[in-house]
Amino acid sequence: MFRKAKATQKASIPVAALSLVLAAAPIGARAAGPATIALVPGITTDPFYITMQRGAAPEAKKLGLNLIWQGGSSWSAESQIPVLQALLAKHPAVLLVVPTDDTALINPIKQFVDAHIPVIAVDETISDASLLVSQITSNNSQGGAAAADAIAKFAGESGDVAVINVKPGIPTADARQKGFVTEMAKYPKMNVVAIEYDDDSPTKAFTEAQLLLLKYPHMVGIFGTNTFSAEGVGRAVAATGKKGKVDVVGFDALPEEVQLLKEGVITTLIIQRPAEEGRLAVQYAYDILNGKSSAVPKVVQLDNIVATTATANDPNVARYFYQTEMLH
Ligand code: T6T
Repeated sequence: MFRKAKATQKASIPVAALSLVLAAAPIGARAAGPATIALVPGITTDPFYITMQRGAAPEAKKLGLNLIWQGGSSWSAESQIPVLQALLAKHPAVLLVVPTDDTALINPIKQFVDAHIPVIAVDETISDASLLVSQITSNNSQGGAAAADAIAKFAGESGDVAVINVKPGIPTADARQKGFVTEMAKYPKMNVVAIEYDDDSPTKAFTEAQLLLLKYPHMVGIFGTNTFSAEGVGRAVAATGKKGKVDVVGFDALPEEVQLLKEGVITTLIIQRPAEEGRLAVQYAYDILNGKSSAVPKVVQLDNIVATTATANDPNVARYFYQTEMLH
């Protein structure tokens, strides 16, 4: 497991920006001093969010903002909502949040909006986007389609395929699954024979993939829709001796996924840019605090990076692999 940590960046703020911050501050909302913003990830131990923090922290320091990084210890509304409630009492100037449930997090986020604290959603979102100044994520649907095309190419556009996803109702992973299934329909000799869910557990993904490989002898590829799904699928294909016979395509770039990619078990990774998502979120928070909310895009979808076994050692690709240590 990755260690949980809380990072608060201390930095002076230029007087001009300070006056702008104070001018932008709602009445009675905040004492003078460097503005403090909060970034709440989906879970603190996931390298995707640790890499997001590695993009956010330097940007906050550069812009003279204090950054609080706090999150739940599991991917759930039950774990995340108490963190948000404790943060609300600290009245951050802006909230940057990865909502772990697109419905349950509406009211907790609305409490920040009602307290005149602007909210930016990162990675995930909520079903009431009117509460959000901005939504920053990846092009998840396009990434799912790219995964389908990669498996179709591997398999000569023929055979059975499956998806191992996290759990229904996660907007990012659902969009990847939908993009995959929609693209796969373009290949008449390929069949999506199963969609399973692993609750974000590589061990459960491993077991499910093993069962699929036994049940479907004509299986030619499995898509893992996020870090731990792809890791579990890759380990199952390797353990059953199916490397090179059954393709594995995954989202993200955990160290474990990258190792499987270099070994050729995973042939393609659809890599997101969490560091850029974190950097952009901090930049937009700064813009909001300086009266430039109109310059902040309502929706940002970043393109994905596609890595293959052949390009896994290219520095221009490796720079996007996820990290496991936060910046302080
Ligand atoms: O794939 C990412 C993220 O985009 C998704 O919302 C949840 O899972 C990850 O954090 C990877 O574990």
